[in-house]
Amino acid sequence: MNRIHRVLLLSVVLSSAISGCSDEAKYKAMEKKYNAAQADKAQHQSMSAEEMAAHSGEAMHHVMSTEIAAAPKIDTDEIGRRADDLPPPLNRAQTQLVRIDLYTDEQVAEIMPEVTYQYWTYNGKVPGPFIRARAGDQVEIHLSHGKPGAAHQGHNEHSSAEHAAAGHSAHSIDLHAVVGPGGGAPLMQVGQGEEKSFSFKATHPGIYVYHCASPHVPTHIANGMYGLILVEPEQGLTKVDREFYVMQGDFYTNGKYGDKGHQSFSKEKLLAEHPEYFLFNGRVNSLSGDRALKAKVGEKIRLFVGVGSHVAANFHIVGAIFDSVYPDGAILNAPLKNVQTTIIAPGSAVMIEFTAEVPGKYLLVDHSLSRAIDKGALAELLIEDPKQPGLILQSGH
Ligand SMILES: [Cu+2]
Repeated sequence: MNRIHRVLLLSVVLSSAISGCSDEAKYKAMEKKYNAAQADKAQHQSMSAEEMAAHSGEAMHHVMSTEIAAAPKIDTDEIGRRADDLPPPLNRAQTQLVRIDLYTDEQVAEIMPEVTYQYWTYNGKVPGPFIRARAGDQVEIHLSHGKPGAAHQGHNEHSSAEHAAAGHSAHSIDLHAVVGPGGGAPLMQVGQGEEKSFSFKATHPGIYVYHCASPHVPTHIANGMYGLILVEPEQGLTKVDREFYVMQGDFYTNGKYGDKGHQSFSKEKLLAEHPEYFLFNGRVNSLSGDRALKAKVGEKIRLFVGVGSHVAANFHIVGAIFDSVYPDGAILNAPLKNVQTTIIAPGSAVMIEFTAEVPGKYLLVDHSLSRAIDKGALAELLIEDPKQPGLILQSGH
């Protein structure tokens, strides 16, 4: 066998190991079922009153049941993690053992009003929990497949067969803060009802992405299984007044952006790199209104912004200049100064610092602006003037 043949054989073996052969057939079947339901609905909607009256009871029953099948119940009223949901700075002189408890959970939630989607999550929200450790800490990750205790509380837990049929017979975690094969994922393939753990020493300060790495890996990530882990330097980070946690993710639904009803995942659109939604923290308007990022004039703001899914972000805040940007998660480097827009690669994160100077409402966007205006990548930062508290909130809404 010559070298080219060996490389080809290796890549075939690798790709089938990574993707899992059954995925394609499964998603095709799901897609077919979904499309049939949609066709039935369309036919139903286009019928005249007489046609409907003439339609047999059995056929009508069929239409009704496919409509019900296409609209699963909502598991959670809130899939998006708040931007202020992160642990405070560590301020520790000593290293310690940091235990992190994670569970995986598939949750049907609204991606926008009247549009539902089944997310795959860590701890029930997108993104997963913000993990904070210090250089030299031993970090112990515990991951259980399914919410612990859910079965005992009468929650309708899925069976192993249902998990396998849905394409998530295992979930796992690959942390980019780990130096070692697979970022821990080979040790952490967790089946339904199982819990596994591993530990690593956080040796390299930085802001890193973690994500699920179970077959089909891109699907698990596209459905929401990602988060950030910060490894603070020994001396800690400089003091700021506000810290926020934001992750942009791209989502691939069968219907177009804004199409009402339940939207199933489109693997075809994922492979074509054609997202319908670009979202900050899990859903449209997750970080707007009363969930907006909030600060006061004169306060120093630090943002940790990552990209969990598959498309690089062009992160910008309309009307703000970033005093300091630490690209590519490299928080030990000297920052870039006075930055307008920063590119964040998939599987990477940045740290941004700036001082709030002028009160008002500022929009966080992907500056590939159709993503912001037409596909969801919008969030709000409200800078309040302490001398006129509440003014922004009133004028903004
Ligand atoms: Cu997973």
